[in-house]
Amino acid sequence: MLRIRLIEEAIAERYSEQKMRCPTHLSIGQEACAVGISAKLLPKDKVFSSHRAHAHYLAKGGNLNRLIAELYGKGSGCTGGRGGSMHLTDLDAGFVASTAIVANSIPVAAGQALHQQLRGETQLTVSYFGEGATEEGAFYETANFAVVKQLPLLLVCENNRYSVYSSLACRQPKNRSIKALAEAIGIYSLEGNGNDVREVAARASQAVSHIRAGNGPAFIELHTYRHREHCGPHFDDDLGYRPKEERESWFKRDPLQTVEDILSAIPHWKKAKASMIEKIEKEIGEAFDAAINAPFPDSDNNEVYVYAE
Ligand SMILES: Cc1ncc(C[n+]2csc(CCOP(=O)(O)OP(=O)(O)O)c2C)c(N)n1
Ligand SMILES: [Mg+2]
Repeated sequence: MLRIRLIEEAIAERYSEQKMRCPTHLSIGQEACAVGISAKLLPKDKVFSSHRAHAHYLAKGGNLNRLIAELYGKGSGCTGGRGGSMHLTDLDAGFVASTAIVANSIPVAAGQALHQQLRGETQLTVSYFGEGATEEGAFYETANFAVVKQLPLLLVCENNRYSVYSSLACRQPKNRSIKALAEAIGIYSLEGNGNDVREVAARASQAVSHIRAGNGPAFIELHTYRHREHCGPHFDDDLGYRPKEERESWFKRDPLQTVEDILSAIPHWKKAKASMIEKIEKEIGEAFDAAINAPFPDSDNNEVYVYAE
């Protein structure tokens, strides 16, 4: 979580240099979701994500150099520099795709799970999305199809309460439970505190055991909160769309702080943390240098990576 946080803070810091020319949605504040879920996945498991994908990619074992190069549009990026932040793909990491259209990678993930099932393979597929995606037809159709076909599919909804500037209160009926909604479709459904990595890992463990035992799909709703603006590196709390008390109460429950409160009791914790930060910052500096110095993709093969063969 610390590594993901530092990487995204570095992206935020350098974004205004205008060399990363893709819209960028940061997961700062939501790291425990990606890390807790990934802790229960195997390298062969497949992952799909949405516009807010960096944490999912890194937690699945994605390559930092290839991520940063992708943000800079360079040929050494994980999508060959053609995709940018919202279109990551890296089959070496089992990270199949992320896409910018809300909910549209959910049915594609079900297709991947169906493929695994038809081939008798044992891995599972994860689809991460925000709670806004549960307002799209694609979510319901996929959930229904996945139950009927008993697909090895894990649907992970990161409920950060907002879709851009719109709160849940103006988008969904009061007191609706998204977990209960998924349950009503017939999916084995769980929910938990998405800011507590131990709780996320515990829910992930239940869901993954259910799927691996051949019992069909699972759904997890994780309650969490983004720290920065919807898209971009800044804080936008001056706009006033998120109540101050709400913000403060979630910021107090920062997922990194929650873990640090426990870890700080361990002898030499401070020293261990400082050495982790030093190591991570070195790695980040090298990734940025490599990305900045890498060539742009060769314009002679623009269509490569764009259309499937
Ligand atoms: C089908 C579609 N509608 C609208 C948009 C514009 N849009 C991009 S991200 C976003 C918010 C999605 O909210 P949520 O799914 O909760 O994810 P979060 O940004 O909170 O992580 C919207 C409306 C889009 N990309 N696709
Ligand atoms: Mg949201």
